[in-house]
Amino acid sequence: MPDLSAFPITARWPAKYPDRLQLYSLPTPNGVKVSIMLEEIGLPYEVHLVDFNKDDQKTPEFLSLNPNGKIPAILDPDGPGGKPLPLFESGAILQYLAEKTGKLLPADAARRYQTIQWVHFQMGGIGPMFGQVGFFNKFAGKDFEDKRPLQRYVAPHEIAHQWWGHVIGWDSYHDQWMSEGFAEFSASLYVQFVRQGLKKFLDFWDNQRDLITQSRPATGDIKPYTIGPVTQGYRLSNAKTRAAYQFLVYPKGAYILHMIRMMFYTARDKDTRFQSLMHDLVQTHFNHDISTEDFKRIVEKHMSKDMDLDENQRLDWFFNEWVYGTEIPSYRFEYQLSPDGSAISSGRITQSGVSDNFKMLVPIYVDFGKGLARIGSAKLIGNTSVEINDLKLGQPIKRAAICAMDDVLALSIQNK
Ligand SMILES: N[C@@H](CCC(=O)N[C@@H](CS)C(=O)NCC(=O)O)C(=O)O
Repeated sequence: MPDLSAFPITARWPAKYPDRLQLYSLPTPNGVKVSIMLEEIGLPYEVHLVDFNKDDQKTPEFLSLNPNGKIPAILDPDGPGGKPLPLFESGAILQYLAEKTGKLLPADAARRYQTIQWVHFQMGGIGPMFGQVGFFNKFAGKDFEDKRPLQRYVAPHEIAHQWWGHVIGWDSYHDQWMSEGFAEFSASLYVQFVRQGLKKFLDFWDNQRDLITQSRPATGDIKPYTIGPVTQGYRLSNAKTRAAYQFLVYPKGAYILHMIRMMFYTARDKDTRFQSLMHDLVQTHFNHDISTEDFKRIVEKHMSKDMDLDENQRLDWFFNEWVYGTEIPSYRFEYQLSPDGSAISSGRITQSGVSDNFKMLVPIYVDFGKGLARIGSAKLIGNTSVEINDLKLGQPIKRAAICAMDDVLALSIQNK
């Protein structure tokens, strides 16, 4: 029977079964990592509750095991060389248990390091960030008058990488735009649903557009979108174009998914169809690296008839322009209302700055008095205009606009 009495922690939390691994913990996100691992590997253990309400974690007995005063911590009576081993830091404990039992960590060196890289990613990136999110949103930090730390630490982009980057990886550097872009897109959902307010949402997309379209010293004074397509990945950056990768892949990758979301949006179903598409993507490719074409196939599977501009059940038009291409159009919308305001008596939507075959669906919105609502979209091909004649709206409107949700990436959108 091992003697653990030399460890002061056993004075406060005596071991009933000193031959079993002693776990000092609480069911918090870090705490449960070790419990889950112990259950998975089937190693017998004895658990001791470290009660935060009593500040147990700051007692001299606990600090003798973890001077950092945080759970989880363990004391393994049967450590290396048969000697007891005290250990803290959940990542170190997970790795120790995996090596001790030969479970959940591949023997093959390359695969072992690939596994360890995700442990470090969680420990160094996700864990601390989640901790700050919790503190500033849910606990004492939410009452802080200065809201800057809250905004700083929310970092929805980093958190979203657990899905876009981890659950769904990227096949090659050509496909990394999805990981960065989708994570950045997720930040827009955070702005829409957590921070709330249409203005903040539109400001978010205006800012993304500026990153893509404006030249600045960080991109060698070159407009990022002119350098290459998002599929060029990190090769967008070189001595001349400097940080072009960050200034293009993140915001344009996000914009591409935003445009897809908006094309799938309907007043009746809202985001349901887009959500089904994203669920399908995750289910089909769970824990795999995907290529741009894998993603395209899933979008095509869910696309509606009005998106099928080439009438072939394919989205080559969209992907060739926005994903594999570098063009960005400009739009102008002029219109006149009928005297009672219940019809657009004449109007014109113009697309410019593109090649002859550049196609896009341009959404049209009207405001019946409760904010802008989408009533349809115009199909534009090349540098052309579509005319609107006597479009009856049923009741008077306050105004009409195109791309009111920043739903098309454009160099400029003029609503007259
Ligand atoms: N990096 C450490 C973090 C541990 C940690 O933050 N534990 C929290 C609970 S999830 C804690 O003990 N908080 C109590 C305190 O800070 O007083 C690990 O992964 O073990």
